Amino acid sequence: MIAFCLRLFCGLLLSAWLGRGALAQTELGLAEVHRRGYPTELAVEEFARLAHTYSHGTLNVTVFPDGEITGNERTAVEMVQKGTIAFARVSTGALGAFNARLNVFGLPYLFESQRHLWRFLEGPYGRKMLDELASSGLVGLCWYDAGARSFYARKPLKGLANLKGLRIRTQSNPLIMRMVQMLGGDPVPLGTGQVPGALENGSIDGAENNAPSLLALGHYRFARYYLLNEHLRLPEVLFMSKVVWDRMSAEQRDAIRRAAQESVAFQRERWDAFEAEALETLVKAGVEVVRVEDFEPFRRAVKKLVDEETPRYAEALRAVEAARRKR
Ligand code: BDP
Repeated sequence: MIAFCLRLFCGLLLSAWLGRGALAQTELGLAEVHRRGYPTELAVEEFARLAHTYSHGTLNVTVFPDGEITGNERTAVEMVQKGTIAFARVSTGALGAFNARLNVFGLPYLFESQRHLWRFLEGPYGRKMLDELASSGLVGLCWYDAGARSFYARKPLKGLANLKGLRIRTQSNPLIMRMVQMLGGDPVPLGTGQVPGALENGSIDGAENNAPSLLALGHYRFARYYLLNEHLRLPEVLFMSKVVWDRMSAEQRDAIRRAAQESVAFQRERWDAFEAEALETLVKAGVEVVRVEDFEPFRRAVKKLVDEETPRYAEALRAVEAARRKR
């Protein structure tokens, strides 16, 4: 608790310091919702280390894990927009509520695999999406992997029919909430930190996420059934406050971009290793994992939503197709 208060105090100081213009050393905070040691958390630590090196020691980035400064990701984005904290790493599910272009990732079953997703992210449209975050007061730095998301619940899940009537926690994103509805569930938007309590007291029946989050966020202690239906592949984004970016020197901006770029391979390696390990750990811990062999019933259930939404994302969807063809 003392450590927490100290960090909170430091976090507030950071914003005050930022207001003082160019300093020999600039202290910058980075908000991360995951605990220490989670693959994206390790990646942002690596980013911080590289940014320090490449800026010749003029940038000190402090990572605040566990959502301890910002709470949920929605608040993290708002704080970065204002420049209260310099960086955040959040899911595109959360960021889509601020930048509609990113909601293309909220279209279920859009990518056939992570490789397909990464060909898209690394193509010109992926870069354009990061650049376009400027219209939301953010500087998009890089993408990170977060695998595919699937449903888990306190009650047995064997197929689509079991989702009927379940109160399912979602990210705060209208498109994702509608998707859950079309799959038969009743969406309840909550921050990740509120999920264990809500599962325990039964105010929600389940949620949806990748295996690493199900494990690391502790939701598996209450939700013992995991249905691998892989409805969404939501990449994650590291971004910076435009307000803070505008105060950086050209050398510091180069250092930040280079550090972010180099942290991607680091994150993806750790993600792949942890994802496989997380599923095994969940099984060992007694979670009943059911692999869906045929996604077709799920696809059919969300077809109307996808058809309605498709016209909004014509350019993005062309890029998704182009990435699919490149085998
Ligand atoms: C996890 C993401 C995290 C999100 C969380 C969520 O890594 O950034 O906060 O999902 O569902 O997979 O909110």
